[in-house]
Order: sequence, then C-alpha cells, then structure tokens
Amino acid sequence: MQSATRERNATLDGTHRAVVLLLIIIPTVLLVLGIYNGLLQVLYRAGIIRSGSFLGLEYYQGLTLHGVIDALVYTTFFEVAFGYVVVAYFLRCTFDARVTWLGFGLMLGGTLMAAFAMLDGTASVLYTFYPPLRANPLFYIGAALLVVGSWIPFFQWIPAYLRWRREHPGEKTPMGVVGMLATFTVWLIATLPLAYEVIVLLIPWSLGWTTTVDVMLARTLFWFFGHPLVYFWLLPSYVMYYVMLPGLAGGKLYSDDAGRLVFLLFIVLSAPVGLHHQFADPGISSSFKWLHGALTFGVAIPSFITAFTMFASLEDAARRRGGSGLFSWWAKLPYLDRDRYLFAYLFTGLVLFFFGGITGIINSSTTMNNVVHNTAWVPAHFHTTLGGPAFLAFLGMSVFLVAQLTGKRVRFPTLNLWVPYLWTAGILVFSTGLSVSGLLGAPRRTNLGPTYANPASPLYHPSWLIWSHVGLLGGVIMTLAMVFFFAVFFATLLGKKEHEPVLELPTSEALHDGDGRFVLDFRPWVIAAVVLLAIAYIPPIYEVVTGPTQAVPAYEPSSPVAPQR
Ligand code: HAS
Repeated sequence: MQSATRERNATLDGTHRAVVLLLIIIPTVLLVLGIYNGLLQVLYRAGIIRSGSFLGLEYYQGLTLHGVIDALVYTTFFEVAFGYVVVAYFLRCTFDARVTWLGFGLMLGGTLMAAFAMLDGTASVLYTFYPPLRANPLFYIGAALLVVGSWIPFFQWIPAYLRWRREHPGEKTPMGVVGMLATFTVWLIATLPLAYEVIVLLIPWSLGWTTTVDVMLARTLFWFFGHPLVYFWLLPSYVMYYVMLPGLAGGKLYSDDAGRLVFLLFIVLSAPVGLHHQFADPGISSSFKWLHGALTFGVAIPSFITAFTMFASLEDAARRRGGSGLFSWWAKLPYLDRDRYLFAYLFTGLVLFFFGGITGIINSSTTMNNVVHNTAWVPAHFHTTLGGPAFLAFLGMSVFLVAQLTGKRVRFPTLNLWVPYLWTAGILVFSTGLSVSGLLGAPRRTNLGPTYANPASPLYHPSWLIWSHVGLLGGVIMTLAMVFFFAVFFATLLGKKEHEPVLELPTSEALHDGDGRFVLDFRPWVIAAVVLLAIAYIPPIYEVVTGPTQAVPAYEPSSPVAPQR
C-alpha cells in the first residue's frame, strides 16, 4: 500500500505538465458552452422558452452540444490528464513527449472537427448518435480521432507499469495505478465496438458511400460501448475515493484489498450488460436481455463494496477526530475545511451516488424499466451518477491540479468550498423534478416548451408542469454552482504564480492491508472479461445481423418514414 509518508515532491516534466494543463483547460473552456445548453434544457422543459430554438441554437443542436461536451469531451480529456498524473506520480516515470503530443493532437483535432459540425447545425444527433439520424461526416471522423488519441496514453502507461513491476518484484502496484489501468482497460474494451460502428457503418454512410444503415446493429454496438463508458466515467472518481478520500477525512482506507478487487471486478463486469439499454428494442430475444439484466445486478456489487468501504473509512476518520455514538460521529468530518476542499467535492459525489445507484438498480429490472424507459426519469438517474461522483471529482481535481501545476494559490477558497454543496443541492432538486415528471410519463429528449408545457397547445399536459418547474429550480442552482466554479477555476489559472510547480497527491494509508494475492495480476481478470463478453454478445449480435430487422436510409424531417420494401 502506498504510504502517507512517501516522498511527495515528484513532479511531471515540463512537457507533461503542459499537456496535463491543456487537457484540463481546453475542455473546461468548452464546458461553459455545455453548461449554458444545460440551462436552456430546463428552460425549454418548464415552458419558459416556447420555440424550437433560442439565440440561434436549435433545440436538438443545443442538446447535442450539452451531451457531447459534458459527457464525452470533458470526461475523456480530464481522464487522460488524470491518468498521466497518477501513473507518473506513483510510478515515478516519464513518457516519450512526441507520442504524448501525437495523442493530444488527435484528441484536439477530433474535438474541433466534431465541434465545427455541431455548431454548424449539421450534427444534431445527440450524444448517442443513433442512426437513422445522420450527421456531417466530420462529426463521426472527429469522434473517432478523439477516441484513438485517448488510446495512445494507455499504450504509454502499460510499458511503464510493466517496467515498474520488473524493478519492484513482490511489491503491490500502487492502488491509483491499478485504478487508472482498470479505467483505460474498460475504455479500450468499450471503444472497440464503437470503432466498428463508426468506421464501418456510420462514416461510409455519412459520406454517401452506402445508402442504408443497419439501425439495430448500430444501436447494439453503441450500447456495447455505452455501458462500459459509464464506468470509464466513474472509475477515476473511485481512484480518488480509495486513494485520497480516507486520508483527506483524517483516517485510513478501511481495506486495501477491497479497493483492488473493486477495480478488477469492473474490468470483468462493465461491458456484458449493455442490452439493459435496449430492453424495449426489437430483434433481440428476451433471454439475452434477461442475461444482461442479471449481469447488471452483478456490476452493482463493486459499488456496494465501495459504499461499505467508504462508510467504514469515513467512520474510522470521524472517530479518530473524536467522533462517537452510533450516528453522531458523522458530525466530526471536515465538511467545511477550506484547505481540504477536495473532501467536499468527493463526499458530495458519494451522497449523490447513493441516489444514482438506487435509481440505476430500478432501471435494470426489466419490468420496472418499462415504466421509466425514455422518460425524464433517465436523465434524473444520470445526473446523480455522471453529474454526481464523476463530475464532482473531476471538478475538484481540476482546481487542485491547476493550482499545483502552475504554482498558484486557489482563488476564492470559500466559494470553492461551497461549489460542490450547491451543485449537490441543485442536482437533488433537479432530479426530484425530473424523476417525478418521468414517472408521470414526461418524455426525455423532447422539446416540451412549444408543446406539453404550453397551455396554448392541444398537447398541453398540466400535471407535468409543476415538476418541470422543480427541475428548472434545480437547473438554475446547478448553473449558479458552475458560475462559481468557473470563477474559482479561471481566477486561479490567471492568478499570480507564487511558487514552483509541484505535484503532491493526497495518499491514504490502509487500515487493513492484506497480501491481496488474488488482486495482484490483471491477466485472469482480462481473460474472464473476454470470455464473459463472448457469451453475452456473440449470440445477440448474430441474432441482430441475421434477424428480421432491415437496413434503412437516413431520417429526413420531410420524409420520416423509411420506404416500404
Ligand atoms: Fe446508469 C441509463 C443502470 C450506474 C450513467 N446510466 C444511464 C444513462 C447514463 C447512465 C448516462 O439498467 C442514460 C443513457 C442514455 O442516454 O440512454 N446505471 C445502472 C446501474 C448502475 C448504473 C445498475 N449509470 C451508472 C453510472 C453512470 C450511469 C455510474 C455514470 C457515471 N443506467 C442503468 C440502466 C439504464 C441506465 C438500466 C437504462 C435506462 C433506460 O431505460 O434507458 C450501477 O452501477 C449503480 C450501482 C451503484 C450503487 C450505489 C453505491 C453507493 C455509493 C455511495 C455511498 C455513499 C456514502 C456517503 C458512503 C449500488 C458508493 C454517505 C451517503 C449518504 C446518503 C449519507
């Protein structure tokens, strides 16, 4: 286990410091646009905006910008940056700068291409880009370059890890490195079917080289990618929970082995569950949907282990700080310590994930999924997961790294401390509004403004409106939290340099530090993942390819129904 007393002043070399900063700053600038379009969504849903567009951005164009920037671009850039930091810090290694710049260049070039297509209004296909909605080829090519660019760092980290293993025989790999290697193993598994979908199906179709596209195959490949994607988002926050949170709270990690087991379980269980997004799709037998539904309960287990380990670690910290009693120890945690603002960002993420986890398990039951699928309930779920533990951890760590790597002081420290609490309050209100309206039948991805939220429309649905207004209140609070965040982030970035750049990651000791033999080696877990994937995906993909569904031409608003054959 990494020790709290290890020498901490290791720093990234100049190139990697610059790349890490760019990987954090560029998507944070884009996030301003992503968050603005999030605010517009709640204004449309509550009927405050009653048109099909606002200030030059069409409804679906704005929703695409919101989803792609917040969920795909911001996360991927941040995770590559965090991966470089964690691997370099704990393994004390550096990487070939030319290869690093190549990966960065591909990611940036791809993002700019996709951004151009979205802003141009020729790629309003949402972040799931389901055909037969068709985008400008630049969107798909840009997405492919972003993904390929993000693979390159992983192939730099693997040799560094193997070298470290050779030079440190018998030692446990630092937990953070296990976590980031697991994160990118999940990402590699996830992005292979996506690469097939984009390169073989969508790019030739968008270029006009093929006239039709197999919608069912594309959707199945997308969700083969889409569910491990959510653990790609989650796992860096788990790295922060296991490596940093217990120490920040003033205690120790309850079990080192539990953390390692959790990361390795995600490698096995993240992917063979994607059909739970397709319970309502035709062309796939219910037996495979049931199998994926059952495996989804399996992928919740590492998060249950995390819940237990985090409760135990926080209790240990609180009791060391003088806490006592069955519940009153909760009062002793450093919620309002400005110098430990990372604690606030991480703890509030856990609170939100409590609700995100419960709603996820509801979604994965085939019968209950019928009630919530494609309703406003689903965005409520993913704002308490992606917008909870993942996003909050990334925001907190961005401020932390920008301050350390530029040698600057965090500006507006009190505001910074309140950002996660305000964001959490906003998400709780927003998600309550969307969950209830979803249970009453309000659809997701629908412009309610001119229709269901408009008393002048024959579609007007008054019982949803009060809950859409609750969602609006939550959305406004979330936006306010982000305005505060941007103030802290950019003021810190543009502030005066006060010391030399450093890199000093908070690192917890373990309370129970077993020998963890079964969690020392990645290989058996990767093999188990491949076997399980083959069982879970080869039969349904065969069924989709040979089944009765047929390829269709692109959707056109003027001709929304595919021609009969
Ligand atoms: Fe999900 C849809 C099922 C986790 C993201 N999910 C989505 C979509 C997104 C998303 C983006 O089965 C929408 C996709 C789209 O556009 O269509 N999800 C699950 C399940 C889990 C889960 C079972 N999801 C996530 C995570 C995400 C994420 C993580 C992003 C980061 N999800 C579904 C299903 C659908 C779905 C269906 C399809 C719905 C449909 O019909 O379209 C599990 O991994 C959740 C396990 C989590 C737990 C919680 C453990 C709790 C912890 C906190 C402890 C707190 C402490 C602090 C210690 C078991 C670790 C103290 C707290 C206090 C409150 C005091």
